[in-house]
Amino acid sequence: MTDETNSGGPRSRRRFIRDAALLALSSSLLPEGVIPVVLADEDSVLPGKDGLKILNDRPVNAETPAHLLDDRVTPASRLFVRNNGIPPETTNIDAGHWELRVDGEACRQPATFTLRDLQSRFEHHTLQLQIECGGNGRAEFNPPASGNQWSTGAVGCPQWTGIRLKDLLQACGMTDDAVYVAYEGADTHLSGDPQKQAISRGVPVRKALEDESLVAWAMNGEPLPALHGYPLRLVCGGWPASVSGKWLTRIRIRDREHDGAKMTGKSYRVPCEPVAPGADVADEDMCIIESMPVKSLVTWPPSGIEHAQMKPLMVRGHAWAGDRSVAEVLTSTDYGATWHAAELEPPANRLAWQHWTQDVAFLQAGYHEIWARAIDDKGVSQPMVLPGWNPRGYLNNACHRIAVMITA
Ligand SMILES: Nc1nc2c(c(=O)[nH]1)N[C@H]1C(S)=C(S)[C@@H](COP(=O)(O)O)O[C@H]1N2
Ligand SMILES: [Mo]
Repeated sequence: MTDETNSGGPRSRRRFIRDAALLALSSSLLPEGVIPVVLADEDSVLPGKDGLKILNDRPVNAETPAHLLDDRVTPASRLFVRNNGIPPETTNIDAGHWELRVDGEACRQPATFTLRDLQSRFEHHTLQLQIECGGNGRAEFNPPASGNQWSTGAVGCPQWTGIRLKDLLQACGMTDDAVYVAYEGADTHLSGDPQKQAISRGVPVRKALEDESLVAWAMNGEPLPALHGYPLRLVCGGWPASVSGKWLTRIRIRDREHDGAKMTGKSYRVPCEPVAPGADVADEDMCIIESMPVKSLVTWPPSGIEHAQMKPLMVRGHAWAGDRSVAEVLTSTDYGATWHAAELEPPANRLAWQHWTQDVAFLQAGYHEIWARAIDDKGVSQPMVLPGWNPRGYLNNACHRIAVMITA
């Protein structure tokens, strides 16, 4: 660091923090391959979304900076957007007449329901459900993985209202050979080819039949926003959010593993057995991702803030663990040398994220980081650094870290 920086010269505060972070990196305080969080830069934002960072504009993909995920229930303005194709035009539709077809090899009584039918025939349920893109955290992969370079913001936990998928499946009858429940949506493939689908994924019957798997028309008490699947979508919390089909038009009860767009090849799959970074993996050695792994975020304070030496600092965030619950959240202010248990709340319901808080204080002025680490109810912990490299860059559940600049 230069004297100019130390004396608070013309350089911005941000630059100062960045230099301090680089120093930490060069003096090997951080594990190899880990870039100080403060070095990540913010660029453009998406209108109608509160400070989300656009990763791609065709199709639209945008993620939420960690401190904007501080709400207990994620508002529409702060929910990440992940589109694989071109969303349907829904501005002037009559939502009540939106049609959902239920059929497939293992469906006894195929039927078509309007949204109004679904709303009048089945019991309504409201649940807070966490959705996280399978590729959240991809930006850290080395060798890099192609695709949206999500950092930590492709996750959210809004409240959803709809009917249970299982009630709908039972009304249509499932044969004994039902294996998978798949979706189709009204969005179109980027190529414009009407024969091709942007994405059509599914879940095994056991996940589809869980009480929390919903066919939803509302988010946080409002009709679904256009970008999030208006007027109807699936929400299967805890699994890669790619199974939660938007602009839902068809549910197929399949007698085999679904083979729709982005179900096969290397999509949403990881090597069945761990591989060395950069390895070439044959398609037949890739396994479908099911439950997402345990993970947590520090949502307050925002990374890079200044805080006074010795003064208590309230740190908080959320933690989640796919189909499991979170048993413990720990924080570290010394790069993982020591960890301290945070206060952890139970989830609002199964498959909702859990809030945690902790007071920390720093004895020494200068650049510091706060790390958070969650442990699930089976004792499985988040790793501190990128876990198993995989060709498409899924399932990075490494600990989240934020920077704080402590002033004397
Ligand atoms: N029809 C349809 N459903 C979809 C997608 C899509 O592109 N089309 N993207 C999926 C993926 S990959 C993710 S991560 C989530 C994102 O949901 P969100 O945009 O509401 O946050 O929607 C899933 N459902
Ligand atoms: Mo995704």
